[in-house]
Amino acid sequence: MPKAVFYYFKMKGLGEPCRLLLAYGGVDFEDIRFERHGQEWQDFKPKTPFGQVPVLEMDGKTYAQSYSIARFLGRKFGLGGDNIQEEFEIDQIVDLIDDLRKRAGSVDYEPEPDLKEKRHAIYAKTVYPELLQRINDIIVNNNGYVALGKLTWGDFVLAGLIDYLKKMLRMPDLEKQYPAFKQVVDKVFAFPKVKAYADAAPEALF
Ligand SMILES: N[C@@H](CCC(=O)N[C@@H](CS)C(=O)NCC(=O)O)C(=O)O
Repeated sequence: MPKAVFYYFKMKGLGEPCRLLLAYGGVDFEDIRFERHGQEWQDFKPKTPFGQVPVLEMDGKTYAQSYSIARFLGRKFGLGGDNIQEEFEIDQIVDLIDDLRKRAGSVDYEPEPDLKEKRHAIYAKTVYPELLQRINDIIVNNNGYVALGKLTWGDFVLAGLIDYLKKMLRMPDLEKQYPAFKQVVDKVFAFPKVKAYADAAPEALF
């Protein structure tokens, strides 16, 4: 069987949840990491479904959109819900985590330095604490998982995004302030195949 190929940039970001799921599923994948502003990415971009990465090629098919790929891999490896209600419960918490990611990411993308700092200060006072506390409480109520009181692909989304969130929220001690996050991350990285992938992966801070 031809190897799967996963394409993203030289960072964790939106690619890492999928990489962790591929590792969990024991998929032998080629981990292509483009330079964000390099020619290789420019050459590859028109070949992607939507001009973006992450992209996964597996079993002769091409998959795009990070959460769609994560959901697909999760279901494939038995980490989806048992019915549509359960699927919904995973989706809604993943969307909530993504609300946080998008808000924090929008600050980083702000080109005007004063505006960037202003926006960060406002979000750090209002938006982030509420979302972080909500997610933390949800994890506590779900036995240390993001949904359904059991391991799902949603846990891989949070574990994969954690370093990106810490960087964008400017909260290196995020797990100290919101300890339930650490429970999810620890559970995901306790899987030997996930740990082996993470130990061998090229260094990427977030
Ligand atoms: N909704 C998409 C967003 C993908 C996305 O924004 N990818 C960025 C990197 S994080 C990208 O490919 N940017 C390069 C470009 O647009 O040229 C997903 O979740 O996969």
